[in-house]
Amino acid sequence: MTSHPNASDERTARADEQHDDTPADAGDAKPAGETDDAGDDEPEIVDGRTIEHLLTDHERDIASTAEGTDATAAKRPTLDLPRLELGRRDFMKAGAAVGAMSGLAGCTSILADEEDDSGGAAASGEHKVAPGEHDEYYGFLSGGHTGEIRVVGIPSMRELMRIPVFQAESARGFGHDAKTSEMLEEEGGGYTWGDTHHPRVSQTDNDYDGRWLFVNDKANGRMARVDLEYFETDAITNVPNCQGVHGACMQLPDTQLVFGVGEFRVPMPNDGRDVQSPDEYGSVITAIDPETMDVEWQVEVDGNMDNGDGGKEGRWFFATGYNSEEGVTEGEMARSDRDYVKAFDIPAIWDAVEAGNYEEISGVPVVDGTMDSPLNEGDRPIVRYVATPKSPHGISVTPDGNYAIASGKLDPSCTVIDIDAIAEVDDPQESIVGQPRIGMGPLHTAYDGRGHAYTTTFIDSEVVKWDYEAAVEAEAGSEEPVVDRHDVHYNPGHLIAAESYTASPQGDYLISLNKLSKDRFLPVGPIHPENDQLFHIGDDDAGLELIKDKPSYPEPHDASVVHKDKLDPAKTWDTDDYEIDYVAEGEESIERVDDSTVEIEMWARRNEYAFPDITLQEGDEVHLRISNIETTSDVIHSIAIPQYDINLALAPQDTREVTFTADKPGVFWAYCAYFCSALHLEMRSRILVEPDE
Ligand code: CUK
Ligand code: CUA
Repeated sequence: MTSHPNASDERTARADEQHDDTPADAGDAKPAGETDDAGDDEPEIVDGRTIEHLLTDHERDIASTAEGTDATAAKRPTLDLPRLELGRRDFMKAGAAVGAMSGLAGCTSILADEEDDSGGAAASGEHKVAPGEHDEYYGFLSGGHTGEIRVVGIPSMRELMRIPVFQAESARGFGHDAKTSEMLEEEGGGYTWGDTHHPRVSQTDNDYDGRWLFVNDKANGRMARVDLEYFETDAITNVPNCQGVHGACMQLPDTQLVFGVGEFRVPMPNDGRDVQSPDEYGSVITAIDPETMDVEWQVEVDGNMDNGDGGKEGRWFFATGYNSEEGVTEGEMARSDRDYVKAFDIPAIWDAVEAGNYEEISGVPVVDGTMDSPLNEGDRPIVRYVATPKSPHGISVTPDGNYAIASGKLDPSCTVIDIDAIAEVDDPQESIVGQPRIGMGPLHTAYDGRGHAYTTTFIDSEVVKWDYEAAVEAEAGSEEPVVDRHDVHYNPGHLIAAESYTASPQGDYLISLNKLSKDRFLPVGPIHPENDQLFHIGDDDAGLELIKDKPSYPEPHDASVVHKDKLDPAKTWDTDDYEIDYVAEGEESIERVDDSTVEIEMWARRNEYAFPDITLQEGDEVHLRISNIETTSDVIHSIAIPQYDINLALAPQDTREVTFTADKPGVFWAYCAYFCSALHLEMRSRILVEPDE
């Protein structure tokens, strides 16, 4: 392995900025000894080396591969192979049989990719979706700091649609018409972007009900709801008292509440008080009513939070966290060797709210769930703090509802928490019933419904399949529960199995959302795509079978995979489903309501607008309402008036509104931007703005 010092430094800096919740930031940034000095305990030794050493190696490893991405190197089909060796610190230790199997499976797939773009030997006909055929599943992938949701068909991995959530987007006219632009401006707080991480689809009786998808905005502390009838964002809640809503999940079985997990600690309210007093900063989880999207309550806790998941029986909700030190620098956040999984007792929190045991901050009830809170004394504490190894990252509840499994991130283990035991034990520690050793950098865990957990290891670049009941039986630190491991390319964050978040996962497909694609695709400049890899996991004898690599635009974090039979998307709009009036043929009008206000009601159809000309006076305030009167699905129109920055997309039977001031005199062609028919280019109307005298 060679190391280019500059590349290494740069890569480390970029890794730090790029993804705050990866283990990368614990790498080169501080001398390895610092933990020694500052912490109470010795740093953990893995294979004779400290975690810091391994993280540093990992950074160097990435840098050296980056260095090799010249034209010749990129063509070499076996460029991955050195990486296999480098990443295989645990390879020999994992057991020869399992190791050899995963190694071979990985190589076969890599080589086969050269000949067959749909994947390796595992990509047999049964996982193919021929042109014109439909997929079995919808995958809803978050779009990271694009602020959107992507809809992908599985197993084809074809991208079917994008749903803008926190950002204006012109193809769908989102944020351009009155309704969606007001939502972004007002409820959404007027930010121009967001950072979606955790899309979760609503459930009834622990199964997908096809109503809504909820997603967080890690950037600006918001939660949004997507209507899955229209695949359109229909509500945004700007959450007070926190910066950054990271984890997102629901109270199950029936989506009684939606939770947003606050990450960054800030003064509450963040209005200029306590700026210099980090001790006074706080971090909250937020419970939101899924129907109204109003904040019901918040619970303040000690330390940062990170990811979250709800139990299956409605009582518990779990959040991982880091920075129990409540530091503000990376060094300060690494002083202790413990962090916590917080178990929130939802009915106990409701009791506290109803009893008035809260402080109202920024208009919402904030319940004190910090360790020293009086509400955490007695036999029904509202939050139980389960200590785990440093910085647990992902957490997910097993389909049977028995365990919450937290992934170690900076520790090679996952922590298995017995959910029923939480209420029984005196010391929350006693609810930890398993701690299998998974590999380096475990981040997220998904389930197949057959008793297996699948955990991504960011540093080892693997998906590790293990048996969680076996982990309960095994000694802490044992690798025995591991039944298979498969290389991924490279550095996976989340992974998701079909319907993994429900009580009955489908158990056939799994996607590993890999942060780095390195040399897997044609080079496209210095910002690389990420790599979403599809595995078939339905055959336990065959193990994990890599089927497909899909480059993806930065950067999906999490996903939900829903069987197609559980959604029923609309083919055209139902005019009862929006508040404004549809403009039918014959109802068109241009009305001057006063000296400077004009109301236009019009329609669009192949290949014309209701009016070939619209005459306005300079300075008019114009209210334009327009319906697409087509009833045929897939005949979409739009109206663009570019010089006035107007762009409304109109699905069949949809009606949109916009208001603008005609402050530029001249002739402006309004045109249809959706290619709707042979006479699409002729579909236009003249906007004549006569100059003010
Ligand atoms: S996080 Cu990014 S890979 Cu926001 Cu769920 Cu772990
Ligand atoms: Cu209507 Cu193009």
